[in-house]
Amino acid sequence: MKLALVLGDQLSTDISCLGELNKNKDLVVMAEVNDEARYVKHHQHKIALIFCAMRRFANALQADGWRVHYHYFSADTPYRSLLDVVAAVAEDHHPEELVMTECGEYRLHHNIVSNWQRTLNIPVTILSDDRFFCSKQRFSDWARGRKQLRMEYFYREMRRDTGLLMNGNQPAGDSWNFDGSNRRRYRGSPALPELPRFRYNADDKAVFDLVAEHFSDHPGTLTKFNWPVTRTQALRALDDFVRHRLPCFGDFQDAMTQSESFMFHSLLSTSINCGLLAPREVCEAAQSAYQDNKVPLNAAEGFIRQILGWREYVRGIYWLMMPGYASNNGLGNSRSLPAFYWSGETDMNCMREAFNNTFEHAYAHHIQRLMVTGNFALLAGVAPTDICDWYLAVYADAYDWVELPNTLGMVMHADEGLLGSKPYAASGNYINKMSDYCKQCRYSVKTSTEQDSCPFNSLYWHFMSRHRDHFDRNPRMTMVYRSYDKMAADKKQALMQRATYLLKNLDSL
Ligand code: FAD
Ligand code: DLZ
Ligand code: SF4
Repeated sequence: MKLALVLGDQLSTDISCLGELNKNKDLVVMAEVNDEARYVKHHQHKIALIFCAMRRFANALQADGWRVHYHYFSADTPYRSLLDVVAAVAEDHHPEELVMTECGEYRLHHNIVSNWQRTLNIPVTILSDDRFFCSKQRFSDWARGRKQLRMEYFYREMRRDTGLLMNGNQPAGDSWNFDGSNRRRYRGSPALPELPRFRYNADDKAVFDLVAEHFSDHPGTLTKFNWPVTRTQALRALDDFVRHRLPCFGDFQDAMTQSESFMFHSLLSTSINCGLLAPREVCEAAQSAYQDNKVPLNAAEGFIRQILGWREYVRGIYWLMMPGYASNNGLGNSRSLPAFYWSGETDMNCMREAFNNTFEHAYAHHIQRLMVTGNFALLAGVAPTDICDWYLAVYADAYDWVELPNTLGMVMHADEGLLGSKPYAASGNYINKMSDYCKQCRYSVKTSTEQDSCPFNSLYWHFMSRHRDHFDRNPRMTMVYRSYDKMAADKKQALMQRATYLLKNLDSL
């Protein structure tokens, strides 16, 4: 007989390892274990989501006739790791082979490849994860010999490969990208749709109790937990998004509004990342809505690009560059993460709004992650490992393979520009343009050097000035340095003074 280990982010009935098993005689193993639940201080929502979804998935497999060995979380069990559980099951059942689908995270992948076969004393077969559009091999073939690995060109290849939004060889609407129309500020209209609410059963509630009891020292609480934990719920979330929010997704993709956590975003990353939804079916749903004239092309294209483009691209970069990628620190940053990233307590209204979302919902939309909390960490020169650990901990959709390139590469520019040709650094002006946050902030976005000036403003120029050697020859930064050079000397001095003061007193902002 064979064993298959199905991980907490592999909850798809068509996952490749199940295809190698015979339902009637082989055994599926699933395990809730300390090592996975504690290798970083995951937000309580993430642990609850994964454990509920794992239990529901195991039940569904059993109802479909599979034999499943399910290891429930226990604080005092000697089985602390996935290997501990698999070894105990192997001792009882004497399987001839362990079959797995490749892991998402390098950490676990490396552990399996280097230890498991020897410890278990049976062959361990690792199959590729064909839920992704682009295999690791396909990505490294694309990357080979290229001077620059730009997402936009990768995305075009993916469009051609999949035929998504293509008319023959040409992109629908004769353009690959409609981002030009996707930068509208939101002024309260159209109204933001209500999100679907999910119902939880007694098994889920047992998980909520378990999380409250054993993970109370992890970020967040479960008060507002509302994530899909079954495939049926995830399909409902997809349908609801396509009907009610996708039509406006493009227009308001970058917009932020006071007290609104979700805007027109999909909230589908948690379901896609743990396997309840396949990226392909999500993209196809958006394409069908466009073909049926229910959503405009800028919305369908903008949304599909996030999944077919960015999601596949960051995974490709991760596996191409790991393990070295994680220790990159191209800008030489070493500052500790300010305490307010964990407490949420700051007078900067934009940051407080992002933290409220983060701690209440284990969610923040992309622009909050990139241009608010990310941008601040970049301007303040936070050590990449500190900020990466934070993003990995606080979001329900966080997995190293997707979080790391987004944080270390896209936000922190710590990979020497591999992911982005210029840093996403911005002053308060950008946040003011895309949101109504500044109106309700104790700081003034209009000034830079006063005591109550928006911290982003002087920190932006300090960042540009201290990294001038790094960016001076970058043609995309010429305008920035031209503006800096045109400033009067006393203005520059005041900016640097204010920024130096802020950097010394970050925790009091
Ligand atoms: P939508 O805005 O509705 O987008 C649709 C889908 O596109 C998402 O569900 C997601 O699957 C995909 N997507 C969008 N942007 C990206 C991106 N940059 N990279 C990969 N996929 C993308 N996403 C994660 O899934 N896990 C993470 O750990 C994660 N960490 C991030 C850290 C930082 C610093 C930044 C800037 C971004 C991070 N992202 C991460 C990407 C993105 O912010 C989230 O995917 C998105 O906010 C999830 O919300 P949503 O489902 O409503 O997305
Ligand atoms: C995120 C997570 C958590 C919190 N717990 C478990 C677990 O107990 N058992 C498990 O199989 N998977 C869990 N996961 C998801 C894993 O961390 C994920 O499968 C690995 O990081 C590999 O991508
Ligand atoms: Fe954020 Fe500055 Fe605007 Fe305040 S003034 S909300 S700190 S950008």
